[in-house]
Formats: sequence, structure tokens, C-alpha cells
Amino acid sequence: MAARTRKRDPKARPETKARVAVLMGSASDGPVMRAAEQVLGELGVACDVRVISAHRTPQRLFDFLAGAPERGIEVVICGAGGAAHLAGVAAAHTLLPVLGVPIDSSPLQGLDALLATVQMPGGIPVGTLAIGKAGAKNAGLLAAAILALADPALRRRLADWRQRQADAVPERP
Ligand code: RP5
Repeated sequence: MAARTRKRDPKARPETKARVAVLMGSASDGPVMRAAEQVLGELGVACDVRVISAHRTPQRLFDFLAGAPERGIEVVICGAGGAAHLAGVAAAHTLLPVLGVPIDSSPLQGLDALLATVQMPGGIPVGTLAIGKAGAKNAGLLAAAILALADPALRRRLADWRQRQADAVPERP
């Protein structure tokens, strides 16, 4: 049987080359950070997902960020819990925009990670999102919005995503 060929809209084709890095301090952060990965997937933005700890694997962090721009990474998302310095240390090692997601993995339920991520001293910025899954989802959406500034096709996909979200909200409970 002949192979079925289907014409595809090139604008709708998802990217295969990762433009966003999704880093997390531990594999245990995976279930939360998956929200970033998922929404980026819905927008057709490929991401490179890694477990990299600022304190357990500092060399891995340095090496990853050193080669990131050449590999096509344009935005870095960092999720970490506890004394969460992953986003801040990552931001110190790259000129790429860094978005931080505080993870609610500690006995302080993410308040520690929120303060550690958001309270960057002036000079090295980290764009900090909300604690937990909502923050991870919004980090993905914000990363896409940053990329969309110079990518009209992605801007259209983002607008469509927003419209679908609006359409899914019922007018009455
Ligand atoms: C942080 O410590 C990680 O980001 C994680 O949220 C937390 C706990 O890590 P595990 O002990 O589960 O590896 O560095």
C-alpha cells in the first residue's frame, strides 16, 4: 500500500530544535515542571528538559549554560525547591533570560524557594513565577511570549491558545 502523504501547514508544524531549556534541581521536581513542558508542547515550542542542581551538579550547570546559545536555546526556565538558588546561579552564568519557578517540595511548602528565587540582589535578574504547577505553566507561557516577540507564527499560536482558554470558560457555573 502506498504511503499516505498529508499536506501540512508549515506554520503549524511544531519545532524540533529546542529553543527553551527547562531545568530542575531534582528529578523529584519533574511532576511540577511537566506543566511548563506541556504548555510549550501545546504551543509547538520544543524544549530541552534536564535535571541540573546548582549544588549537587554545579559543573553540569556551568557546561549546559556555556553551550546553550550555540545550541539554539533562547530562554531558560529553572524550577527548584528549598534554598532554591538554581535560577539565580543560572542567571549569573548566562545572558539568556532566566525564569524561576519555586517548587513546593520543602516543609515550608515553597515559601523558602519563592523568597530565594524572587529576592535576587540588583544586577542579575530572575523573572520569578508563582509557586508550583501554576508557576511552571506560566513560565512556559512567558517563555513562549518572549520567543513570540520575533516569531509571528508563534504569536498566532499563542493567540489561538489564549482564545481556546477563553472559549473553555463557561458563562455560568
Ligand atoms: C532542591 O531540593 C530540588 O529542586 C528539590 O525541589 C528539593 C528536593 O530534592 P530531592 O532531595 O528530592 O532530590 O534542590
